[in-house]
Amino acid sequence: MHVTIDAERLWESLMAMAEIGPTQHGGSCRLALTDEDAAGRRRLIEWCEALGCTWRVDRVGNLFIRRAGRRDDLDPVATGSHLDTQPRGGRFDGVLGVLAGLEVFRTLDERGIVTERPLELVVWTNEEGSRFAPAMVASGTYAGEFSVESTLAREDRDGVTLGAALEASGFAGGMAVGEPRLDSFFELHIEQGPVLEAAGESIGVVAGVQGMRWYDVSLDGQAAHAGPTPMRLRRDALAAAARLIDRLQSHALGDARGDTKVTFGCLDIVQGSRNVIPGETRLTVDLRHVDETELDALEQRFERELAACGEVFGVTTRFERIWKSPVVHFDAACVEAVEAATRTRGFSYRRLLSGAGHDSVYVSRVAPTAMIFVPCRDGISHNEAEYASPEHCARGCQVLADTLLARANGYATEAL
Ligand code: HGY
Ligand code: MN
Ligand code: MN
Repeated sequence: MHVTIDAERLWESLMAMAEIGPTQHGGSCRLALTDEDAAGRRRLIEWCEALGCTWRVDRVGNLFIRRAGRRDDLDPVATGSHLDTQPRGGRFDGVLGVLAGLEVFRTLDERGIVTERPLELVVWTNEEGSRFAPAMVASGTYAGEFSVESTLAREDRDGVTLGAALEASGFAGGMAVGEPRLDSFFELHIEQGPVLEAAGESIGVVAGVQGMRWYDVSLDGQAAHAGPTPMRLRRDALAAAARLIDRLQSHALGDARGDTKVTFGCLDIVQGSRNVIPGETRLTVDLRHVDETELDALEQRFERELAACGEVFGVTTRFERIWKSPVVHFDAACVEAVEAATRTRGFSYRRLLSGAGHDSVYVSRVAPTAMIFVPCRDGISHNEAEYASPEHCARGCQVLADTLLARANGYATEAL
C-alpha cells in the first residue's frame, strides 16, 4: 500500500509555521512555553482537528495528537519532535519532524486509509534546553529520567518555573506523564551537521546519538581597578575562563578523528565594567563524544584543566554537572525499517550517529525508536540561516510515511 506525500503541502505548512515567532533574518524564535510556542502548538492542533484527530497534554506539557486506528486498543505508532526553538533558531529544527507527521496524517486522510494501530503525533516540551535546562527535559520526564516535580520546578534565567510557564501558556495538561505507552517512535529531523550534504546523500538512517554532558562553572577571583593593579597580582576570573576555553578547544582540535566536541555557549561576567578586572564569571560547558569511555576521560580532563586555571590565576573554581545523556543506540528493527523504506524508494543514504541530542534519546528508553535525517545547507543549524530544501524535506517525509505505515499495519517496509 504505497502512499505519496504532498511535497508542496508539507512546504506550505513549514512556511506557515515559520510565520509564528519570525526573526529579523528569516529564522524562528519560539522559546519553550512562550506565547509563540503556544501559538505554534495551537496552529498544529487546528490543522489536526480538521482531520478528525483528538489531542491531550500530559503534566509537563507534552502534546499527543492521535489519529484513530482500526485497533485502538493497541499501543500507537508515534512520530513527532519539538516546536520550541533556539533564541535565533531556524525554521526546520524540530518543526520538520512535527509537520512531516501532520503531512502523513493528511495523506492518509485524503486516501481514506485507516491503519491497524493508531498513530500519535507528539510535540515534546522544551527540547532545546535553551529556556529551561537541560535539553529534552520533558521527553526525559516521560521516559522516567526526571521526576515531574523537579521538571516543573526548573527555572529560566528570569526565575520563571517551567510549571508557571506551562500554566501561562495554557498547556498545563492533566494526563499522567509516561502515558500513552508507545509501540514505537520514529523522528524525522534535519542533520544539523555537514555529513549528508558533503556526501551528496538524501537520507541519514540514524542508528543512535552521541553522549552529551552539560556543566555550570563558576570562577571567582577579585574585582579590582584596571589601572593601578599590577598584572601579576590580579585574580582575573575572565582570564581564567579564557585559559580554560583555550585549553579544552586545543585538546578537541587535536582529536584527529574529530569525535571530541567542546562548546562554551554562555559566558557571563557578573557586574562587568570596562575598567574593572572581572571578579566573577559564569560559564556553561557542553562536552560530547561518540564513546562513553572517551567522554569520561574528557570530563576528567575538564576537571583537571579547571583546577589548573584556578591555581594559575588565583581564582576559586566550582562546577556542577547538570546533565548527563549517555551514548544511545536505537532499536535495530526500527533502524532496519527506516533503512528498508529508504532503499525501497531508491534514495541515497548512509547510517550515522546523531551529533545533536533529540527527544528520541529518551523515548528510546521506553519504546523502540529510530530517526531519519535529511541534509541541511552547509550543515548549519541553531542559526537563522538554517535551511533544508523542499526536495529533501519531502524525501524525509516520504521515508517517514512508509515506515509508519509499515509499522502500524504490521508489514515489512519492502512489502508496501
Ligand atoms: O543540544 C542539543 O543537541 C539539542 O539541540 N537540544
Ligand atoms: Mn531539534
Ligand atoms: Mn535544536
